[in-house]
Amino acid sequence: MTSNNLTVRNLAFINGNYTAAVTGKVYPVHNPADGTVITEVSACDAIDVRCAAQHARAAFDDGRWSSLRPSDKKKRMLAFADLIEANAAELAALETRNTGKPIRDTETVDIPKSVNMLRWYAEAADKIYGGVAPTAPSVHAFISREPLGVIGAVIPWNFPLYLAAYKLGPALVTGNSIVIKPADQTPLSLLRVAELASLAGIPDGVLNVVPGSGESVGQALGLDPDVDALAFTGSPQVAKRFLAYAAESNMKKVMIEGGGKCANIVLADVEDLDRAAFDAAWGVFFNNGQVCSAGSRLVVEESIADQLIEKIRNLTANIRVGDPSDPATEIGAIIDERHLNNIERFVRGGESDGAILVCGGKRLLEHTGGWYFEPTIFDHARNDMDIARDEIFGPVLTVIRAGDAEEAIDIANDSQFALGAALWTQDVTKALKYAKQLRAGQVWVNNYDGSDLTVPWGGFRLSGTGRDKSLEALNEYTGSKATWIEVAR
Ligand code: TAP
Repeated sequence: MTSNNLTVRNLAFINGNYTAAVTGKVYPVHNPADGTVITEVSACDAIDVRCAAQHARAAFDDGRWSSLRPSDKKKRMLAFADLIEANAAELAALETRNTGKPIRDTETVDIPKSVNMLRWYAEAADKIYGGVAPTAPSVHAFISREPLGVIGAVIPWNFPLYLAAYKLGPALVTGNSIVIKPADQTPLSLLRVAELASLAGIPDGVLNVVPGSGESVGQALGLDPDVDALAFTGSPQVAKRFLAYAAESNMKKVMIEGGGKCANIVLADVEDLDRAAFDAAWGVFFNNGQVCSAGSRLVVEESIADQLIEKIRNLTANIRVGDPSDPATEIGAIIDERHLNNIERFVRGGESDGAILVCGGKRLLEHTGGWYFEPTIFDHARNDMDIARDEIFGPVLTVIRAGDAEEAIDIANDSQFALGAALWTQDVTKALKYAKQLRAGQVWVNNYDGSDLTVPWGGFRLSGTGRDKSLEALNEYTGSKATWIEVAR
């Protein structure tokens, strides 16, 4: 099916075929830029999940993928990445249409990073070694890493293809089969790349994509007896549901990448205030703040607060918000109207709690039919306000002023989340001391949100339990197995 030269797939992808939901039900998928319906996608439910999980189980058990030579898996995974790259322009346009993200971001971030991620893990396929334990000489005990079996993956809408690649890369190269549920708002890029996986030689049943709501498809995956492990990225509220599903069913392993309310701490001795201001602005406004690691709490030492906030306000005034398909656009649309309402509710709450609105705070471009919001800054917030405690997941910066560095660290750590935290200082002693004290899966010193696929990614507390990216992710999708061979008595 083609819509304005984009290949739009709107059926589930199960056992190598595009398949309608058993009930025949569909639901509309929208373009956040103008609110129009792009297509109607299969609204799958538990029956479809069961079917996909059984095919994934069969594929795993008969070894059509799990028993391939690692070098063969590598070849096919590299071909998969190559095919995504060959279709990058179309996929970027599709991702922009479906998410409201600026085309400049989908072209330079979402699609190329997904390709890199898959390629990096493909390269790892034939570099995973086991070990031999230092037991008594009469015994040979070797330790190997075994695939877990069938992985259920559930992902959010903010980076639909890229976050899918976080799961697909390490899950597939280690020999697992996978059933993946995209967020209901954003199934299109993943449904399109499923057929590219087949073309690349990934056997039928190994990669299945089942679109539909969390309450039906997500829950069914969480409870399915054939699913051995669940890889989830999303909110802590839903993550807790998956822990409960695992407990109620087969005690499947649950890997969680939860949310964040990251603190970006700027101390008075910061060396480059312009750079800190730039990173503070883009650390929260990139992708409309719909980023788990958004620097949504700016904790700044009082003595430089006015100066820093003025710089961020000036940068914010020049951000181009608008049509995501325009290459000049820097911030596009919010994912849907419900989320836009949610962001607006937080902003009104911030005002009534007594935080001072520096700029923004309103909807934009309503005549387009799309869902836009002004980049917004609150000053003089307290850390007990909802705008400082909850993940808004929108373009809202909450500034909290601290009397000194110690107070800034206390404020940063006083959160239910622990995903990332940044610290700006030119004093190496403070950098080392406070980086150690900050409770977060990632600590950035004199930068915001540094990351690379070679470095593990994840958090503590409600921010999650698993680690994506890097070789550590390979451990998440495998279990260690000990084989004990008695060689002499
Ligand atoms: P959620 O509402 O948690 O949804 C995530 C996924 O879970 C969606 O596919 C959703 O399905 C599904 N789901 C919803 N309710 C479910 C249920 N009862 N049972 C099973 N599955 C269910 O998150 P979101 O709003 O899409 O995404 C934003 C969240 O993701 C934020 O908290 C953000 O911080 C987090 N996030 C974290 C990271 C990392 S790396 N830590 C990265 C990106 C995003 P439907 O929406 O289709 O119904």
